[in-house]
Amino acid sequence: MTSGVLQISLDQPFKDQKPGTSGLRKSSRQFETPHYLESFIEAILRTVPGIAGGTLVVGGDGRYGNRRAIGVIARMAAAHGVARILTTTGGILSTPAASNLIRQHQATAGIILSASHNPGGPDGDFGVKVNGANGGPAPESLTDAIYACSQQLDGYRIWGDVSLSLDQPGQQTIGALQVQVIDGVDDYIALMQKLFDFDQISDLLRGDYPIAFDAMHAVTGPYAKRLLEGLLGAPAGSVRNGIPLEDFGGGHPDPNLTYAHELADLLLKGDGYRFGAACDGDGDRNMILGHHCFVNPSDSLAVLTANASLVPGYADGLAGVARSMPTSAAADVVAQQLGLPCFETPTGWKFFGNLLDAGRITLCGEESFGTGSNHIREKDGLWAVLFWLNILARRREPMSQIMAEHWSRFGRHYYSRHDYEAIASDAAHGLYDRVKAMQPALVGQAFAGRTIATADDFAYTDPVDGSLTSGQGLRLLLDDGSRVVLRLSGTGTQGATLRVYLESYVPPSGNLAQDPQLALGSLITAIDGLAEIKNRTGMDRPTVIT
Ligand code: VG1
Ligand code: CO
Repeated sequence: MTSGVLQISLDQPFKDQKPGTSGLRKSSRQFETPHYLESFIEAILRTVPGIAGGTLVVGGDGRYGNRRAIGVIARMAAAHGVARILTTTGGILSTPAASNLIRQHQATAGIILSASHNPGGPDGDFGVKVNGANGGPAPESLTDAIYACSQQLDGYRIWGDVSLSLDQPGQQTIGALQVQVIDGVDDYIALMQKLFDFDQISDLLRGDYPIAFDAMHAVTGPYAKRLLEGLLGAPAGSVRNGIPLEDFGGGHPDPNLTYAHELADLLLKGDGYRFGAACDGDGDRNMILGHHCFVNPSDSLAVLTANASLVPGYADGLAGVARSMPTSAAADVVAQQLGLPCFETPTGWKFFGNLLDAGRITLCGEESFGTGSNHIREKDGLWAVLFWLNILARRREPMSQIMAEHWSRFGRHYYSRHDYEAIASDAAHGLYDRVKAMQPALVGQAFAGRTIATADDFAYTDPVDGSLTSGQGLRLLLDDGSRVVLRLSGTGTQGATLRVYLESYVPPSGNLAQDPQLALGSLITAIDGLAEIKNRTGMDRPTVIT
C-alpha cells in the first residue's frame, strides 16, 4: 500500500467536463474511464475558493459508483489540504439533506454524487454536483471556472490507496484530513420538525387516512421511513420501494406519471389511498397525488403559497415567491392577490439561490416537480410532501376539493410539458435553431386561433448581483396570455431532449374542469405545425407527457 500524496499525470485533459443544468452528468461507463472522475474532482478542488483548510460535505443518492467516488474524493481532498470531510453512513445523502448539512456545519462546499432522476447502475448514469457554502448549487461563474480548469489539466494529486469505512458513524484520518461519518438522516429530520406541525400530521395519518409514498428504490427511503412510518405513525408499508439500490431496481427514478405509473395508478384509478407521493433519485423532486387527483407541480407551488399561513414554519408570512420561466404563472396570480413580490428565473435551482440569500423570496418552484423554500438552498421532495400533509391535516378536505377551490378563487392555468427524449442531436438543434431564426417574423402572426404578441429567447438579469443569463428558452407569448415554450434539456446524456411547455389561463368564471390535453389541444397542434416537431424528431408522440 502506498501512502502519501501521489502526483498522477494525464496524457491529455478531458474536454467533455462541462457541467449542465445541475452538475456534470455522464454515463457510469464514462465515469469509469481511468482518471475521468479524478480529473473533474481535481478541477473542483483547484477552483472552489477556500477549500484548503476547509470542510467538505460529501455524499450521494446511493447509485452505482457512489462509494467509489466518496473514496476518491476523500483521498484527493487529503492531497489538497482539505481539513475535514463530512460524509454519511453508506454514503447515503439526499440532495436537500446535503444542502442542510453544508449550512448546519458551515462547510466550505459540498460534492453531491447523483444523476438525479436519470437511471443508475453500470449501464445507467452518474453525476457530480458542486454546492457552495450557502448550501446551493454552484453559480455559473464557478461551474464555468471548474470547466475551464478541467480543459487544461495535466495531472492530479491523490493520496495513495486507503480504504475508508462508511458502514457506521465514526472518525477516520487520511494524512491530516479528518473524515467524519455521521448519520445522514438526523439533521434533516430535526429541520423538518422545526417547520411542520408533526402532531397535526400524525393525527391525520393515525386516523383512517391511508397514504402511499414511493421512494423508487432511491435515496428518500430511509428518510421517508423515519419520518412517515416512524415519527408520524403512518402504517408500516406506507413507504414503498424504500431500500436504496445501486440501480434503483432497474427503474427510472423520475417521479412523474410515466415513470412512477404504479403509484399513479394506485391513486388515480384505485380507491385505497387518500394521498400519494414520490421523489426522485436524489430526493429533491416530488410528485403529489390525491384520490383521483394529480397535482400539477406548477399548481402545487401556487397552492403552497396560498396556504402557507397554515404551516408553522411559514405562518409569519412570505417575503416573495419565484418560479422558473417554463413553470406556469399559477403562483404569480396568487402572489399578486396576496401582494407578494414574484420572480421569474431561468431553469435550474441555482438561480433561486441569490433571491433566497437576499431574503427576497421564501418559496420557489419549477414545473419539473421541484418545490422548495428558504430552509435550504435546494429543492426538497420530502419537504413538499410534509407541506402538503400539513395543509391536508389542517383543512381536512379531499385534495380534489382543495384544487377545485383554488381554481375557483384564482382561475386555472392549464399546463402540460411534452418531452421528446433521446432524439438525434442534429435534429433537435436544427428544429430549435430554425424556430429561433423565425421568431422575429412571428410577432403579429395567427397561432392556435390567437395572435403571437411576443416571440423571444428568454434572458434573465439577476436582481441581486446583476449577472445576465441568456439563451434560456424560446417563448411564444400569445395575446390572450397563453404561451408555448421550447427548450433543450441540459441534463440528458443520450442525444438531445426537446421540451415543449404549453400553458393557457382560464379565469374563475371559465371552464375549470377540462382535461389539460384537451384544453391545450389547439396549442399542441399549432406548435407541431410551426416547429415541425413530429416530422423533424421522427416521433409520433412525446416520450413523457406531464
Ligand atoms: C431538468 C428540469 C429542471 C431541473 C433540472 C435538475 O433540467 O427541467 O427544471 O432544475 O432538471 O433537476 P433540464 O435542463 O433537463 O430541463 V434534478 O432533480 O436533476 O437536480
Ligand atoms: Co433530482
